[in-house]
Amino acid sequence: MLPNDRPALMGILNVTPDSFSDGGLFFDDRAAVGHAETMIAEGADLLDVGGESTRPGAPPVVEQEELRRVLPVVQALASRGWVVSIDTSKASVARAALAAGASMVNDVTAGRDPEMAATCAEAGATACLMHMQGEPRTMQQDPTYTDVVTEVRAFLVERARVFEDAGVAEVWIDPGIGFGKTVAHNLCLLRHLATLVETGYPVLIGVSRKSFIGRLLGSGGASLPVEERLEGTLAAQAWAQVAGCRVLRAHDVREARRTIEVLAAIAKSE
Ligand code: HH2
Repeated sequence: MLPNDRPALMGILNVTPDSFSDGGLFFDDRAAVGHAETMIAEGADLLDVGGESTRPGAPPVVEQEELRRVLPVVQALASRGWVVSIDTSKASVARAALAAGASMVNDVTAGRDPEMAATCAEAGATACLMHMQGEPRTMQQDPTYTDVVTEVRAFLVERARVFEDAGVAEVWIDPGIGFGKTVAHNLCLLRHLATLVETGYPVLIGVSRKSFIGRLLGSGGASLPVEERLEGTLAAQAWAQVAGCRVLRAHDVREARRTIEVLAAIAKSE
């Protein structure tokens, strides 16, 4: 499923009223499908549909509401032949989305729902497992690690084995940039991405418009606003590509794809 000469590009489709950078924009089904079409035209290889924001402080969404948000969109995208990932931590939502045509599950809790691994295995779905310290409501309050890279790697390898033992054939791992991490933790994980790439699992990176970029580029104590984080996003994605990441999760698909293509051409030249 993944290209060999460049990272795959996962376009973000948040069917939520409260996502940190595009909340409310694609909350109705027609707007969501229209945005998906644009992202495919701009070069997305797959689309990640989410119905629950994971931004710091976000309130949880109940199952029925999450299903109501994502299912019609998953169905519409899959029926057009596009590759769909469901961004959920609920096995029940994953199961319904896989039945509606999704082919992978992006679980930011790496299977805290004890039925998630079996759900992916039964459907023959790929699982993307992400590291998060704590939970979205409180994760940014005081994230603490002794050695962030070693701890994140050990956690991801352990979770990947659990999913493989349950029968999941393809597992991707993701250090979870911004999920229970300070700016320094995020930078350290990016600096040492090779440590994750070396595990042999495809590595997915989600840096798009994230707050560490705002903090790095802001001035006078203020964070750079979300709509001004494109250059910082592309820089971090380029770093991840050169470090060997196989999937980039992005809001700004056209810009991300153009960056990917230039880097891939350089990497391929003799
Ligand atoms: N980041 C977000 C959501 N899901 N999944 C993975 N695997 N990796 C990530 O880094 C990741 C993710 C947060 O971004 P976004 O979806 O734009 O925001 P929100 O959670 O507020 O909807």
